[in-house]
Amino acid sequence: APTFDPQDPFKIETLLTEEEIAIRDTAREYCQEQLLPRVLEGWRTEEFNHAILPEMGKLGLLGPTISGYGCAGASNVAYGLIQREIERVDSGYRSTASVQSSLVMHPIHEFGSEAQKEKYLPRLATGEIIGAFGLTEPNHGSDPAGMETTAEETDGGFIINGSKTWISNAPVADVLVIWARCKWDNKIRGFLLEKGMKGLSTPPIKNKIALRVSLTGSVFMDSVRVSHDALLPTSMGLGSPFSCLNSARFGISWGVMGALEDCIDRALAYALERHQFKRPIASFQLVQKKLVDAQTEAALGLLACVQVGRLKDAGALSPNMVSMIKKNNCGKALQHARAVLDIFGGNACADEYHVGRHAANLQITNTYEGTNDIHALILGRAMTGIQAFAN
Ligand code: TGC
Ligand code: FAD
Repeated sequence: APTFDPQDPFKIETLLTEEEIAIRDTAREYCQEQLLPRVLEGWRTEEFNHAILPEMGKLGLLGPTISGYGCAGASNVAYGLIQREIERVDSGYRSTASVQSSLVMHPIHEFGSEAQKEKYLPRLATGEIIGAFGLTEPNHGSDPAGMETTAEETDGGFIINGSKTWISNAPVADVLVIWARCKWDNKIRGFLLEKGMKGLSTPPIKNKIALRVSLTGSVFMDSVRVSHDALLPTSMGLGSPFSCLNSARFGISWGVMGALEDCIDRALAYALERHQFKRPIASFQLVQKKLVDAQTEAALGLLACVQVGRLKDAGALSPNMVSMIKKNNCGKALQHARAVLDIFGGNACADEYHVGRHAANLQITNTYEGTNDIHALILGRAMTGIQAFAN
């Protein structure tokens, strides 16, 4: 008789290639054996662990969809599977890795010169250097079109002025992809800034209540002078940073399903173990419903990710598809992580049970890369033909 595995109810495993399964298994083994034992210390101390990106690089987990430059040339589904395994441990580790892959390696690969690609991609792939992506500004988050950071042409290059905030990896970044409005034609383009440049500072934002294992910072640029070869030559207009977001949002859609799956696995194990009223709490209907609702959303969300990944691999992706899975999966992961957190009773308060940490992280995954509501408006525009962002 056909089997039913509640952890993979729709047999997603059968939709994956042998190579994708092998990459997933490599990522899972690394994350469970190497990342999980370090996560509580990282969370408690808020200290960035410099060993982790090089470890991921060694396993080919950074920039895996790029062909050449030391990268694996794997499918987008494989990329998604990696993000799911990393975020099964913690969204912050996934943030560090997905900024490196989707928001730094992708734009250099897509909009960079051959010299830029050769200079940065191999070392970003090994994790020898760290990247950051600066789009958000203190006065422009959901609305990056209003950005105030400027680039002006000068003898031998450009001068960049402005500030960015809430930038993942910024305090430790060796290279920063900075989006700026070019004064000569009012168009937005990307620039590669390097650590140590005069006028550039990247102080950390401390005491976060989520994503504590990843570093976040501000970026201040006070007349930073860069040469002409700092410009990403084929970047042009807001579509360029948005194309990076398509890739990162796709990965986040998979990642949050990994976090939710971890919440479910832990809640199920706890519910079977913990007794009240002389019965395991897993025997109570209200507890079962929470587990089933969460597992159903994880299964549906992952199935959608596989299909969107296949379309992305086939070159048939619309960004609206990514908005739909980003919105839905982040929202559902947050909602159901919070629901299964109830199962832990007072122990929900203890970080050793891990689920409270996931729930805190998921509040932010539901916010960055376009808030849940902004993705609703992107999809509302696709459905009605009317944009509702602004008058
Ligand atoms: P709009 O008029 O819609 O578009 C401007 C130009 O961009 C093109 N475009 C896209 N191109 C590729 N992919 C997409 N997804 C695109 N969306 C739009 C569009 O065709 C147009 O091109 P052109 O040639 O006609 O000029 O622009 P808008 O200003 O009205 O956009 C509105 C809105 C709300 C959709 C957009 O601003 C938006 O998405 N806001 C959210 C901002 C956001 O997501 N920020 C993320 C910052 S990075 C981050 O959070 C990293 S966290 C990472 C981690 O730690 O994991
Ligand atoms: P706002 O845009 O001020 O939004 C506030 C509220 O208003 C939200 O609920 C929003 O949905 C709502 N709202 C806004 N406009 C509308 C509208 N038209 N209609 C209805 N509701 C609306 N950015 C980067 O560039 N690079 C990074 O690496 C990066 N990493 C991050 C890491 C962390 C830990 C965090 C917290 C953020 C990070 N961000 C990064 C920034 C992130 O992308 C922004 O926080 C996000 O885009 C939202 O912008 P905002 O915070 O300015 O909120």
